[in-house]
Amino acid sequence: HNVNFSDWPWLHWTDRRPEHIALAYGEQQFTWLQVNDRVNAYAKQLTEQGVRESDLIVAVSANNLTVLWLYLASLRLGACCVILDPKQSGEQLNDKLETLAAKFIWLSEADLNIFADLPHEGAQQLVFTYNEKSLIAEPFTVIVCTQSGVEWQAKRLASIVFTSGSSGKAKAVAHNAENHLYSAAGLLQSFAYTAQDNWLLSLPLFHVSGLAIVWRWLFAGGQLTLPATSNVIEQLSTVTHASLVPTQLKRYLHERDISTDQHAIRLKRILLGGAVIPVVLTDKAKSLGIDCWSGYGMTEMASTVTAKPADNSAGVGLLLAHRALEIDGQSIKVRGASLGMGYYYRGTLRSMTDDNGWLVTGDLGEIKCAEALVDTSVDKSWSELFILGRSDNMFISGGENIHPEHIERILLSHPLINQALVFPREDAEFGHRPIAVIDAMSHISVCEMNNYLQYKLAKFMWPLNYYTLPNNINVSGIKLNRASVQIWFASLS
Ligand code: 4YB
Repeated sequence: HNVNFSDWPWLHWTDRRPEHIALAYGEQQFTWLQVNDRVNAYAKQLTEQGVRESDLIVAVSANNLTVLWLYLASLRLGACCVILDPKQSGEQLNDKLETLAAKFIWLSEADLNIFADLPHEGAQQLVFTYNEKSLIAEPFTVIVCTQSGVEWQAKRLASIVFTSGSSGKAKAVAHNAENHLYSAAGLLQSFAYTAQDNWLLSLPLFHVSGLAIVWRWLFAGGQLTLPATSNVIEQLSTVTHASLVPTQLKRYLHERDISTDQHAIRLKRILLGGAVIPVVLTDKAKSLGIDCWSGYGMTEMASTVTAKPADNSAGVGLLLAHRALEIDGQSIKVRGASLGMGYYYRGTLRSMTDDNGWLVTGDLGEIKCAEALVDTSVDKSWSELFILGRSDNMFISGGENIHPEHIERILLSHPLINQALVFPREDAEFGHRPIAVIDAMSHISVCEMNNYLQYKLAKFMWPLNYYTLPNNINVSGIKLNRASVQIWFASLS
């Protein structure tokens, strides 16, 4: 299939495979015909509440069925639904509401109380009077939405996603449908996902990694499974596909180790990304028969830019179709058909690129042969991209460059360490020396760690000390927030 849909993707699939299961949520299943039905019904409700073409709707919500309908129904109306993390602080949320200046806001039932008295600049609050259960029993007729729908246009605004950004205010990245479809097309050229497969919505819709799952589903006409409980890990065995950050995979493998019920496991292919991916982790997943892929991407590019089936090299593979990548010094620059429309600010778009159309990612990397790095059991004679780390995380110790991510990768390969962040500490002799903040399953002494690092890391990179990550640290988003942990750490001394 190609990216040139002539109609709404869900209508496209309704025409071709109306009775195929498209969506599953707990016991509920929806065919493409029923998906189309729901989208139209929700669009009608939005219209009744005043939503029009080009309007912006904010939904403060974790993943659930209603927010998915709301997202699709907004598209159907030529409006755009922006999903925001309900776990962020009121201050962070206010910043985002200010950037968006949305006309409508929707709060999921579970989050209503928390944000009931948030100032949202007079945005009108949306409600749904509708009961999913009663709809199930209805005869499935396709409501042709003549008055309230707009025509499918691939270049119309289709999403706004905030990037966490290591410093400063979060930026709102705008994409159109075509950007998302090209992103999906490029990945799915090699990462197989068919109509029989179901992809778990294992990451939040307010992050590009979750949104990308929805667009791959729409692109491929596959099946999407919405987690029915908040325990995503529990449901991984029930689907064929998932996108995971490395810590999720680590938890899943741990739980699968101790689980007695290994029979009905369907999970066959996973896409990893978002942060440093330890090779020991992918090795273990592969040994269980999971086709494990390592990817590298970012919000601006609508997710994955490079990917490969995980192997014994720590690289992130090769460029996917419809993207371009250049390394300038060590600075990684990207562009292509999945690059977003711009940074959104109250109705206007600001360019994300330099004068030549490149997005400067802030990541440092190299393209090199993996051979020299690892054992020779796998013949790897091709070159691939290696991420060294973010340029703004790098520091200098005794004249040597230290990429915290490099140390973190080694720390994460330790069986007892779940999370690790490395920071510079001022040092009279060296300028700076590394310390680590970790989440470990049990206490590990500096001495034990030094033993572990002996043949893995040059001595100047050994952390001087290990601090326990507090569990009340900012948990919003899909990864540990480096800035929040650094602020917490600075407050200690
Ligand atoms: C990395 C990195 C890597 C990103 N090594 N640093 O669909 C997917 O591609 C997907 C699947 C599973 C999990 C996540 C994803 C993503 O989309 C991740 C996209 C993302 O993290 N976007 S972001 O804007 O929040 O952060 C981008 C930054 O994350 C990059 O600029 C890198 O610094 C870092 N990163 N993949 C090391 N494999």
